[in-house]
Amino acid sequence: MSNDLLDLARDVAFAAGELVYRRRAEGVTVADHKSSPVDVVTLADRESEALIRSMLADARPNDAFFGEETSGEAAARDGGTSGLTWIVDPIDGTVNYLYDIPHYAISITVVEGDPNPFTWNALAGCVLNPATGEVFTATAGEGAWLGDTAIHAAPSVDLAQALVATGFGYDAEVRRAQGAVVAQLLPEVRDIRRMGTASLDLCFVANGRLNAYFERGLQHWDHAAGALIAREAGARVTGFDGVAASREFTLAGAPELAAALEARLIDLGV
Ligand code: LIP
Repeated sequence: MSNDLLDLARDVAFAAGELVYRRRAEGVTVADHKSSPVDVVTLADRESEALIRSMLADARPNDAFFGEETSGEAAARDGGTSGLTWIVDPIDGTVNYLYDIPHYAISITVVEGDPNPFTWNALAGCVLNPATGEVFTATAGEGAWLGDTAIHAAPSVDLAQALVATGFGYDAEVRRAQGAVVAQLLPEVRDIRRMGTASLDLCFVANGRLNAYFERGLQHWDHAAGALIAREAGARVTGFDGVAASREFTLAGAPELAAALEARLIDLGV
């Protein structure tokens, strides 16, 4: 069943990706602001989620839907009777998308259970960058892929040799604290990357373009698919003390490096 679910996720992601990419070429404007003046949503975000939700409902009407732009709607969250929930970010990396930086993604995951990373069982995930055409996929227990090529996380390296990605929240005071942690970590690692799209950051750990990634404050839809892909590629994906990756903390990397990075980040007050 997971392969059928993945095929559906991939087909829907490509349909949404075509729409999003076309809207980008036509010109993108801010439709609204959310948690702060710099936390924006575009009309394309809303159009993409509406298309994804419609296609999934047509194909699997008894599944629940939990998307970034409609997660507050009880009907979307509770509408399922199948036991499966689709966790969707219609455009991850919205600020990159708004600025026409070609590093944003459609992220679609299907889980057994409710939209709770501490209890769900991720079955299949797809992360598509519409600007590059790169599509990362995984099904539980069957590995991770970039297109038709199996992918694997990089072997562990010492912290000082690690290329580490992170991200920041939209609240100014949260960003101040997050910046202070990065300022202390920067001299201790190979380098830091802040690319603005959590789902792709996790996929880049999955195929070795990054040694590790960490971030606090991610929404379910930001990490759900990328976490499955990174885990299926052999990376350790975790929250603090081995709990599931979540809004509290998400970290991914080869097991030994992940443990060393988590310990250092805790020392630094992440
Ligand atoms: C983004 C994440 C990114 C984070 C940004 C933002 P969005 O998601 O993918 O990792 O650092 O602050 O949360 O808001 O573009 O869907």
